Amino acid sequence: MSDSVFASVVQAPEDPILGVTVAYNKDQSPVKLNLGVGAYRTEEGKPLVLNVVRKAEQMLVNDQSRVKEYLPITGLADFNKLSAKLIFGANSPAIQENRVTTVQCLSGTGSLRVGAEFLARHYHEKTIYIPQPTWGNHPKVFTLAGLSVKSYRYYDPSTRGLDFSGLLEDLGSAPSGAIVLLHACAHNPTGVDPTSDQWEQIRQLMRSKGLLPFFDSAYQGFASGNLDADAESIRLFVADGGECLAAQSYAKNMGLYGERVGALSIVCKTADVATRVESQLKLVIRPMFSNPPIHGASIVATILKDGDMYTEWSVELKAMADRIISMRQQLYDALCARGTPGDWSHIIKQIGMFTFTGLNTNQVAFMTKEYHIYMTSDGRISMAGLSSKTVPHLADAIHAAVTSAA
Ligand code: KET
Repeated sequence: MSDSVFASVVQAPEDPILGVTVAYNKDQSPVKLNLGVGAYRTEEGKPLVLNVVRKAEQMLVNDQSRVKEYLPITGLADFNKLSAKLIFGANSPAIQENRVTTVQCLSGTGSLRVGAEFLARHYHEKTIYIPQPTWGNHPKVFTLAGLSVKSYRYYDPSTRGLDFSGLLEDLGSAPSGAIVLLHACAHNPTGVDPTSDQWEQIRQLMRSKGLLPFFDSAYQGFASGNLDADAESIRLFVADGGECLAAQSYAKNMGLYGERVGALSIVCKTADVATRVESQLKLVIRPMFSNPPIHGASIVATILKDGDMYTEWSVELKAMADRIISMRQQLYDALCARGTPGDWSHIIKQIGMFTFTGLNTNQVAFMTKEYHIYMTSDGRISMAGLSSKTVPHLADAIHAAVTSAA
């Protein structure tokens, strides 16, 4: 047999986030714990399908008039309208003035990619500034879409808070027109968000320099437990009449991870521009995946258009957010009780699904080897993967890592 034509293909490393689950799955230990990927687990450590999602799915299954035809290139029209309303607000003037185009995409990642490819083709400035640090997939998505990626200062490890002056300085010296990626809320991985005042200053600076905001909203409702409050940053930018992009994901807030449901919205200055922008988005989508899947978007549309189901969703979402907040408190208390050296108050201060612990790569490796705890090597832990039962194990591991593996 002759050699494979692919014989020279080298083994690629696992993904820094999803690869953590691969390693976790191989571990035989009964105490193993996966705090890698940002996926919600119940107190029993099980994945959660929201009741309201089950209900919507049942309704869809029972509806014999439903068919499996292709959706339009831009996706389910109802889903797009309702998604725009969810992120920009029910009374958004931009929506009323038809200045927003929304297209259904493959969850948050696909929405970012479509938005970035549109910008690479049609926007004059090809540089996108991403926060340092940011979600590990951002630079790859934007580079492959044809943008050039630079970073702006965001997080200060010494204060475990926002490097606000560094952020303003870096955005202030960005070339006019540059694209800026902003996490709408619950910044991943740091859990550090600007305050309302700081958002307003960021807005003023960006508008004065003509920087184009591209919001990544993967955690709406997960930061505060309130869907409207978590969209405030975006709404601030839309309220000034300026333009922006927003990528929305329903993976976390509706627990639809594997359904791959999301939307890209582009807010334009006029309805006429929005129509032309949409026509070009179709040219990006058609050769990429032709048109998006119907099931997940139908679930979302069913829930968003029914007042009772919407309320039920927001209650279930709040319960998830609250459980994460209580995990923060429990982990913090457990470390205090053990007298673990260091200030751990950032665990209760940080926002959203993750705690950016400050543990280094060696300490993380130690915790995985000795305690079978899996997390990303940057020291990020998914609080949503923790339960009252597993907090002591994690606290023991952190304590041991800090006192012996430094
Ligand atoms: N943006 C951010 C900031 C983000 O954290 C994720 C997912 C996404 C977009 C994309 O999610 P999607 O499933 O495409 O809607 N983050 C988690 C999962 C992952 O890495 O894919 C995570 O950071 O664990």
